[in-house]
Amino acid sequence: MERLACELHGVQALRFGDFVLKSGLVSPVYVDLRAIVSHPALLTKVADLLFQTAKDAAIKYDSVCGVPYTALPLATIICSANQIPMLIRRKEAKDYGTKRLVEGTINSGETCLIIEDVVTTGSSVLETAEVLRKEGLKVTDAIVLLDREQGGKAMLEKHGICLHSVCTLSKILKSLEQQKKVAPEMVIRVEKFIQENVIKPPEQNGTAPTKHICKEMSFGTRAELPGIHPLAAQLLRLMEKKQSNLCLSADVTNSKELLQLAASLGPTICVLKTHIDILDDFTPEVIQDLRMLADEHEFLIFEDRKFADIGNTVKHQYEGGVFKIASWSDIVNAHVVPGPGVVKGLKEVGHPLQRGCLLIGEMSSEGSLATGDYTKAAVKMAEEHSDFVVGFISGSRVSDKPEFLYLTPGVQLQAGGDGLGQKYLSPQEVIANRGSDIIIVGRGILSAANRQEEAEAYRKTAWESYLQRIGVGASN
Ligand code: 5BU
Repeated sequence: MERLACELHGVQALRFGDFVLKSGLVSPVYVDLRAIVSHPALLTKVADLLFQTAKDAAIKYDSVCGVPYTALPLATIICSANQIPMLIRRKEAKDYGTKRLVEGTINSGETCLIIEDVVTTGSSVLETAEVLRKEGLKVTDAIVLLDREQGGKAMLEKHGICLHSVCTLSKILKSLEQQKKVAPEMVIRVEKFIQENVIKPPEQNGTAPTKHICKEMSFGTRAELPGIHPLAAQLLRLMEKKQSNLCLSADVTNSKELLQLAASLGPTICVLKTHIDILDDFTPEVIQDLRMLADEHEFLIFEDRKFADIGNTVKHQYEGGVFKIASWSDIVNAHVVPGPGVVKGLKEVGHPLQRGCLLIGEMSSEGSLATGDYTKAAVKMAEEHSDFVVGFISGSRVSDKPEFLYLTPGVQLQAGGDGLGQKYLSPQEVIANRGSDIIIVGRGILSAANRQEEAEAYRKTAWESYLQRIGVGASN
């Protein structure tokens, strides 16, 4: 990011001052990426970054089309370097001959990936997409070098196009500020200008909003996101390695059974969730053994303690008492009902130990009050404490931040309930349709005759649902 920002600034593709735009607006920033065509090394680097972004997002496509004109050479380099068929969109139809608007071999029904240099409102990408769609091609994704964050992404999404950006104007700005290439006052001016000039997509009266169609980053890619909590990154990596997004809710009351479960299902799960206070025969040794099994089989331990008191009290509950939860549990969770104090209290204990916390954004039980504004408040609290909060307990993806993890309880292969308020959804519904990351399964596995086989069935279904969500064909 630093190098790219510096090089774009160096070739004057980004300029700061007072510029009168076509619309008459005076903008403190001027982005003109045409300049890069005169710098072959930079041009190639930008093309590589665009291609890599498509690869990371696991997009499937048959051909590439650059939005005229700056993205034409970029598309050419991508197609040439990676042996991908290219299509060229004409700005004007030829007034002789075939009157074609798209040059190249068009195979109706195939998917074409759009490449663009900079997106403001998204109208240029949309224009190109519409031309390609009229030719019978599918357009589902577009890759842009620089998103000015002025509403283009939302507008394109309304039209069924997922916009993936290599970088955003705000990130470039921050980087240039750090490199002392742009004054802090200018950064504030530009940020204000961006915020005040976000173009909202037109309301589509009478039509249902388009379903969120963006395919997503893989767990492995999310693990590498800048600023991700180290524990979230560790979990995402081990999920990818073990091909497991299954958390076992080990709700048993006997220590021996708990340890047997951890030993036999350890290789199949990414997280083992405990309710340590339901053990009839708790001793500190149980925890030592559980920790050893967690390290041996590479799963994290999550004590489902659901802290819900003032900061000072939860601090003691987390650190001390009989269970000394902070000393062994990688993850704990908390209700947000007390306000941010609960997170601050837990953080004082957990942050130095590199532990993580999940906030309860939604619950699986019938009549739960954790909905709507309550859930939104949980998301805000998580964002404000992302150095300790690693994600949510929720029935769906309650925030759009890929840095957070989403864990869902109330999962069984058969839908239904338990007569005491628990409601069950299928792994497929939770992971593929609702965008959660990890299923939490208790009795679905514990009440099976063969727990190992049942756990494997849950792992496989949840993992295949994840692969389906990120657009990769199911494997093993
Ligand atoms: P089950 O046997 O799969 O229904 O167990 C679900 C577990 O998840 C159980 O330990 C609950 O305490 C836990 N849970 C839940 O079911 N629903 C919630 O909203 C939350 C936790 Br938060």
